[in-house]
Amino acid sequence: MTITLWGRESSANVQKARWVLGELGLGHEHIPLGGKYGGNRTPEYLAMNPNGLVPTLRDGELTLWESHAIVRYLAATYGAGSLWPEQPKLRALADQWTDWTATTFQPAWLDVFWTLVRTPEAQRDAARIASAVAASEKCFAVMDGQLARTPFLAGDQLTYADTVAGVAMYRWSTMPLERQPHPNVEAWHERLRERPAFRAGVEIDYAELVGRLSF
Ligand SMILES: N[C@@H](CCC(=O)N[C@@H](CS)C(=O)NCC(=O)O)C(=O)O
Repeated sequence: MTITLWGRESSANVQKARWVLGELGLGHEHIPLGGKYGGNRTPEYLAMNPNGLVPTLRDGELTLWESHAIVRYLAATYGAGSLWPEQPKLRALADQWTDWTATTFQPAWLDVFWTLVRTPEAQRDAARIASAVAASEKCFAVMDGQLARTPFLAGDQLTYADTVAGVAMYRWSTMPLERQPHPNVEAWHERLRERPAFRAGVEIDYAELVGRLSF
């Protein structure tokens, strides 16, 4: 079975899949696409992913889009007992954090990234940035409370929930802004940084995205 992943390495949503593929040691072909590479509006690509967005994953007969669906699929298929907790209660907690990331945390931190980093300096709106930072800080406080009790979001082990939330950390910690201290989040970030697959998949320079609203 051959796994193929399409998507530019500078995309946070692609980074989730790349980190999980690396974490599980899954050999695959990576095809950079979208952004500066283009290729995401061709009929062939739209037939796989009608949104024209990245990432898209193919594993044998299965073609899949939506980064969280991809991460859950890889964890369920290849990461039982590690990234995929086998106990339903632990998996429910991983889903809780994964869905919260999709609906609450990622929209907040990506809003900071778009208003502060991707918006050209002359067009930046300080009030909008401040409000996005405040919304993100609330999320970090929620995570900090959990990470005071457990080393990872869903308990004692790294799960897919840490991967979808954890891709935020490289950008959050390097964006030019004043951050409130969240010691348990910072300790968790250090634990993620110990993992080679995190460093290889997530710590990707984003210079090509600075001041660029076009993709
Ligand atoms: N909800 C989707 C969002 C996908 C998405 O917005 N992808 C962005 C990159 S992060 C994209 O494809 N942008 C167009 C491009 O890169 O050309 C997911 O989680 O996979």
